[in-house]
Amino acid sequence: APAHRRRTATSLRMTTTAAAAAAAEKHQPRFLHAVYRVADVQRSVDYYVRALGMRLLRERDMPQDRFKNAFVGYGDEREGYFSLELTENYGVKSYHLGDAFGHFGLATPNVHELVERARAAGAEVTREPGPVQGGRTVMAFIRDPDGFLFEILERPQRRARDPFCQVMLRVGDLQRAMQFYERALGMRAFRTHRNEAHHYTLGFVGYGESEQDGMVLELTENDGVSEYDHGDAYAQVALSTDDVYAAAERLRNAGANITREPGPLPGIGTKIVSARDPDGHKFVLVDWTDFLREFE
Ligand code: GSH
Repeated sequence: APAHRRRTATSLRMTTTAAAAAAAEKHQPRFLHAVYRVADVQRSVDYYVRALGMRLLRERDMPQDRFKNAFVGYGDEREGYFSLELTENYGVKSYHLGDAFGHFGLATPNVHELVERARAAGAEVTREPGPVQGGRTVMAFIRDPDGFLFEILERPQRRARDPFCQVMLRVGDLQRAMQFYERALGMRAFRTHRNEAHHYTLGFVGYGESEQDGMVLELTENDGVSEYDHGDAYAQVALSTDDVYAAAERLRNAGANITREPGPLPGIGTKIVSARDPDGHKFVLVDWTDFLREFE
């Protein structure tokens, strides 16, 4: 969108202290939370607290709408910590996971330690700690009670405070996906990584200055696979924006499929816009000021 490009061009030219201060005040888009459905919110919260050391951040029960929600994570969402929004629909005992969503990545200085703690709390370790196939990073996989995977990654030098470091999504065409996240959602492409022996390529996109600064999307392209099954368990990632209307314009210009026009949600008034990427992964952009108001 032209308005956005003007802002970018201006910020690149800023040199004075005042301008720098103004730029620092400007809203920085960030990853807010991932939304998915689980059979039993209480069971999931207990698991994430005991096995993965998360905290219960907030919860609500909406009996009229027959669902309940809980948010878990490692710190205050208003201070930039990522969270998981778990949804339990009354009476729905299981969901279909599909394979379009991959996993959540958690960074830790010591994978063995975290995995042993999780195991002691009853976690299912589906891949024991050790170097990733074809690489050196020590990693492991843990599966939660609904089948969602958490990749535990050894990152001793990581700068960010939040252990949450990745949401992995599989895509049919990595280049198309990375361009989409840059153009439609203003992310930065950090790097790609080809694993020839295992026939896949990864691409990392996000909002910080570098991948070390916070959450990224890890986009995985498997050779010869152009489509994935989205299932009905994983729903979306929520991102913040300072203007849902400008964001919608930009999404539209980048060819996104807008699934909900920008505007306030009935009842709570929070302005959002939602869209799907070229692979069908859903995103919702949430007005940052409205989001903060939900905590009052
Ligand atoms: N075919 C894999 C998929 O779609 O999940 C490609 C992605 C992949 O293999 N990622 C690495 C992995 O899961 C982590 S970057 N490795 C498993 C292991 O090392 O055991």
